[in-house]
Amino acid sequence: MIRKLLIANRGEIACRIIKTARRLGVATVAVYSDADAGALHVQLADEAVHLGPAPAKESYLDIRKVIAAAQQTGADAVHPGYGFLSENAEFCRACDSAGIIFVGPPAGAIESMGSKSAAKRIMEEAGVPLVPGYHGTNQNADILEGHAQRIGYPVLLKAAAGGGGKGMRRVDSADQFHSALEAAKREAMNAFSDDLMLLERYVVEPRHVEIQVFCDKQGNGVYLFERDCSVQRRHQKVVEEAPAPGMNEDLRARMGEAALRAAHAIGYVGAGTVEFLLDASGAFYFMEMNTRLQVEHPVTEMITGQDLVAWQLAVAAGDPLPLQQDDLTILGHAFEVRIYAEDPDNDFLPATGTLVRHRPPKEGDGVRVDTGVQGGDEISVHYDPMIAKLICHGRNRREALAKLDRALQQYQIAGVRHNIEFLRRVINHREFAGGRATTHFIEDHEREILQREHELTPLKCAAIAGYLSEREECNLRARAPQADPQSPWHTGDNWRGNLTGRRRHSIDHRGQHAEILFARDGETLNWQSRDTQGRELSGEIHLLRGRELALVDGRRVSFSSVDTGQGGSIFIDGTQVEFELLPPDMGEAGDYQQGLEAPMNGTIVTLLVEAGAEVEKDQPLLVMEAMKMEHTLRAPAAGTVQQFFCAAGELVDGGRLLIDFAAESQA
Ligand code: MV4
Repeated sequence: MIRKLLIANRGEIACRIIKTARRLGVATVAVYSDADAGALHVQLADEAVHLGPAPAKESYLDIRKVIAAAQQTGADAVHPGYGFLSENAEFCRACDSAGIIFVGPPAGAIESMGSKSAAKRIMEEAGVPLVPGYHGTNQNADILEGHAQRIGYPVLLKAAAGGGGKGMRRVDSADQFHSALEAAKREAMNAFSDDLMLLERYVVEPRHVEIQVFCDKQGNGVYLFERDCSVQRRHQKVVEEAPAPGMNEDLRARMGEAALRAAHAIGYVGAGTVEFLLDASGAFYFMEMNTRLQVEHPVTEMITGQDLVAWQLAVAAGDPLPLQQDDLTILGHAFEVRIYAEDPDNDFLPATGTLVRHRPPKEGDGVRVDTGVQGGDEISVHYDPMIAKLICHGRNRREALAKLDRALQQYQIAGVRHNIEFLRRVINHREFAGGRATTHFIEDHEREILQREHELTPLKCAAIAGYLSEREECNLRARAPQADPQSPWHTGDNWRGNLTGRRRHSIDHRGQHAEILFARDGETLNWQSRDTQGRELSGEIHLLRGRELALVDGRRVSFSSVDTGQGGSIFIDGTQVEFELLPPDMGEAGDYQQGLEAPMNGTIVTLLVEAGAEVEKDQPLLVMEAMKMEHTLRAPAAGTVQQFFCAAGELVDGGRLLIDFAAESQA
């Protein structure tokens, strides 16, 4: 029995492990860096030990410091999570030497899987299917080409020391072989200082299907079925699901048994994952084995009803596996998506900054959110920018997918760029929805999935107008207490001063500049703008106070907003609208109404023309006085003065629109 567990990790996986430990009555110790002093995993744990500065090398990756933290707190076991020290054999041995249980496999099993070519030899001997190929040490170019000929083109050159797709090259015919070999060797030498190459038949359009295995110290093993992780972007998993679409009982049993042979061949103990390539004919080939709990383990938990961390703790304590193979069944279907702070419009550059809002959908009824961050947290450059994993379970694939889409729609993140819209386009793509996605899916459909549809739609304009109006009102109310008690702000009635007047704002929405005009009519806001083609847009929005609802042109939609500093982020009807406020004169050149708002707080001196007057470009229209200077507003173009929104003698706020002007071309 483990009484106190130190979690040598951070973020969502640290939080997820703490939750199970707590449920099992195991005390928890968190470790943290300078950057994580206020992090959720530190708040959730019973105790916490500071490791060092933010860089992982000086904190989460410092074996000596982590062991010292365990000794100092009397922890009898360490869970490494994933990443960091989870597949570090030296750390595993350091735990053993200190008499601390390492929640994971023996060091020897970690080492067996360290080298690709060594791992393949072990698997070959254990009868685990490998892609036909050559894993030998003779690297003579002509010998290798002879092997390529025997294997049959297309072939794949892989760096033995590689991983994550680095040092890989597809070769389609013999005449390309020598130049491809040289290039791959050069790349491998640069990346790994080792240019030993493996040669494999190229598996066309494979799926990435991995088997979850579990072994105890008594020598028993079970498989907890498969996960399909085919949807990847540059070797980063994007969506995972269980079971795999198109899987059948026979293939599942053969893959499960092959995975167990792989685990037993290296004396495996604990949770492990055996990755396979699965081709369209149902043939499967060993790729590699991960000797840790994986990021995507929750989909397996959802379909089996098991808590894999609880299993890990049991096995680490020396208990036999909680269940035998025949006790395990698959219930329904589950998906996981990884929600990242990154910018899909800018080559998925990791995003940093303050997570102004983090509001995940409600958990329960098959919706699970694993996260390690809270609103107000900083997403820093020091660690993986994953914000959360969203996992959805349904009775079947279609139901699970529908729940996932709905949950993504409800997810609210503001302050940092994120990939939620990208994920929605992935999961709603017909190929993915139909269960046909292979490892080429994102590459093949990049144009559709990366479409940057940031057009300023009427819904978005309504949202921005609603937000700006609401914010102005809040500001006015907040200012009221400091004001003169005789002030109209204190009357408590519905008088809202300038809000009854027209307002005009210049905004930036994803690089597009636009003008948004609005006026309040009772509780309804009428707004006007233009789309990028110059077409006039207009509509109305009515915010239902106190509740997160709005009426947009009479339609009830969800509404919620957050101030992001330079602008706002609005969640309306499942769409996020981000915008920044621009200084009043930064609207698109040629925008109508430009220059017709009060340049500052002041008094209207005179109106120089009648409403309805046709005027020349630059003709003076109105004089106002501010800071003892007179300012003349002139016609921006030839056109018609439709209306004045002010009168002589009136006090006006800067930014307020004073004249409704129609340029000739628009009149
Ligand atoms: C392959 C392959 C096709 N044929 N091997 C990529 C990373 C490395 N771990 C294995 N990878 C592949 N090996 C043969 N013989 C295609 C891939 C591959 C891939 C595999 C799994 C998930 C995503 C992938 C994306 C591109 C290529």
